[in-house]
Amino acid sequence: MDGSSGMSIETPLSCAHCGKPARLQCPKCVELKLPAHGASFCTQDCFKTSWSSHKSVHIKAKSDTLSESNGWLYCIKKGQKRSPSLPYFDWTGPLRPYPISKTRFVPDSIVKPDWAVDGIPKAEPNSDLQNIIEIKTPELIERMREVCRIGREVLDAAARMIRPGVTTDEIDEVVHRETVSAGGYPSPLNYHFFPKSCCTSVNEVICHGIPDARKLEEGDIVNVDVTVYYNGVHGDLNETYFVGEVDEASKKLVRCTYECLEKAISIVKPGVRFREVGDVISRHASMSGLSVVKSYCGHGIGELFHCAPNIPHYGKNKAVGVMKAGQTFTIEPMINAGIWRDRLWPDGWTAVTADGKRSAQFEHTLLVTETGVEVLTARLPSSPNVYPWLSK
Ligand code: EYL
Ligand code: CO
Ligand code: CO
Repeated sequence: MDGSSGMSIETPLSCAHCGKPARLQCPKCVELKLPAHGASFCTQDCFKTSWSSHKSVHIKAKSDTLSESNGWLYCIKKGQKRSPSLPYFDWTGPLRPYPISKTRFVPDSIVKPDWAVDGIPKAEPNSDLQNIIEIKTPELIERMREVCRIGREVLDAAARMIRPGVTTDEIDEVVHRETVSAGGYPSPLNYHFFPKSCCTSVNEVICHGIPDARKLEEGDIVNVDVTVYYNGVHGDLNETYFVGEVDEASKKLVRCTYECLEKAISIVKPGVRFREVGDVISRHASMSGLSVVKSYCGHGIGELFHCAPNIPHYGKNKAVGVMKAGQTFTIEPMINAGIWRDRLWPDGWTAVTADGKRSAQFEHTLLVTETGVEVLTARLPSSPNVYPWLSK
């Protein structure tokens, strides 16, 4: 410690605000023994400017050491607060949140996206890529192929664990371990403070469910959504799985959702309008008496987790733009057994159906080619056989 200023002197770190060489470390981070990386600044001015976002790392570190429940606490609001009790809420269905485990560790050797330290994406909101749809270079496309193949292998590892009695936290543990052992970073971890390495969405949860201590039960359906960051790019995919034997209505819901994604992919080629994706999905869903979620959309992906284009899954939408060879984006329809409307749990993330009926989702990362489409996150010969309609 430097006694006069209360700030310790460190050497080759860069300022968490402006990137210039840093020599001051946040005194609160020193007190809490937090890593200097992401907590160092070049000047008091940069420290002050960063304070409103930087202070979240202190709140998080405190809740991580709140060990009355051995680390397991409920997630209350946007990942920053943890509580030993469940808040009051007008729950829409039978599912309830369970406590979540402590933050998982990512080794220093893993290259991380810019939100990994303080929960705030910096390049993403300011980028030109929110307005223009990038045409990827062949070199970038090759990196996308690689990260998407890693994402697929991680999701397949999660799929092999699905059975009654397994907690969604145990699924997250495997997603985290497999991602890191492939040299990747699990993109959801600390993205806007999201507390876990993947999303697990059970029954009436539409998307962004937080892995927790709840054990999967016979008859549940569960979506696992994986995004991997590797070699500077993201690959994003998800699937919905059956837990043991499920009822006929759930089988129909999951199969129809799978088909909605397949039909949407089948129209992808240069010249097609992004708004046509929603028409194809909504036609197939309504044919089966199912509804399409409107609040969450497919998105451009690459060096950024989320960028242009925005791709609604519902019919008669106003999405702008036309597909061109070299673009990469996701399509990720969420289909409900009842009404399309969604609500948010008090944790600030978990989106559930307003009527408490079940919801399913499938997601792929796609590349538009000269002649059509390449499914970058496609199933592999090694992928587990979990869908009866795919095996003959
Ligand atoms: C984290 C951050 C609010 C994901 C996707 C994880 C959730 C809710 C803030 C989109 C947005 C995954 O594209 C996605 N999945 O396919 N946020 C996401 N989070 C999160
Ligand atoms: Co996803
Ligand atoms: Co996505």
